[in-house]
Amino acid sequence: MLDDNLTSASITHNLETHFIGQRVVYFPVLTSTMEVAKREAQQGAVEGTVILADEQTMGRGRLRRVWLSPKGSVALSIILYPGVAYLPSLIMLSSLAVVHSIEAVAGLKSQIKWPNDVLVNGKKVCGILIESEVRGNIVNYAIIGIGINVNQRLSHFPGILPIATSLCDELGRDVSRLDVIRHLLVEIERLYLTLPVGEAVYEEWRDGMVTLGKRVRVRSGKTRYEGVAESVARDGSLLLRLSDGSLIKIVAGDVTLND
Ligand code: BT5
Repeated sequence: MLDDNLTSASITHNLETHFIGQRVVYFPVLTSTMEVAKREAQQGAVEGTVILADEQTMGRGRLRRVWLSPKGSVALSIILYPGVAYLPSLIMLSSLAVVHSIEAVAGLKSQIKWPNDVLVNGKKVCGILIESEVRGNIVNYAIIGIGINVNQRLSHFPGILPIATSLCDELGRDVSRLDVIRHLLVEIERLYLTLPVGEAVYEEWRDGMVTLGKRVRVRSGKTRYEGVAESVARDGSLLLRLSDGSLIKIVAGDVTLND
């Protein structure tokens, strides 16, 4: 495996951001970066603080699902204090930043699958989790959690092998995690700072979505739908055209492409 020992200093050194990643708290092993980030945020950590782990023992996805993040993967959480209006944009800009970074560092094209996956060649290479604490109109904090399969071989993880891939599995060689992380932090900040000045993040996220125009099955809570994924709304929800012609809005769920 590529010798890319991560340290706080190797990430912050000359990092071209104003605040995201200017403080990095690194752990060789952690249960979940989300837990530490939450604690840090509740204690008022400086905006842009990054919690990074080489390996998570209890990495988590949505709905308490497990996120496998062994050595070789990237697992980090970023603490932000956005205005409430920007909350729906966090998943959008994070997904775009991952796509841009994978292209820049690994030269691979990736695609966004609603709501929070990034795929390479149809398989999940990255999952994103946004957690926030909001009281009324005040966001106490928001945390962006990003897991990217970089240098782990998925053949060691047969449970997810059919649906998952890693950058090194795709390329047949290792990729510098340091480059991926540094690129990602710069890109997240760049996109975050564009939020007040327009809709570019939403539009690029919507237009790059692999799910759109496809016949899909959607599971949302206990309900299942089938239809054509027509668009994604400004608030991040999926607009699904059912066979009776009606259009429904799905705020959270899992999508399976029908073929
Ligand atoms: C996600 O959830 O995809 C969000 C994953 C977020 C992980 C990051 S890592 C840093 C931070 N700290 C954390 O503890 N979490 C965040 P979801 O859409 O619910 O997908 C979870 C599903 O993806 C699982 O049920 C598996 O099927 C699959 N899965 C688990 N590990 C995977 C992996 N390494 N690669 C691809 N798929 C995986």
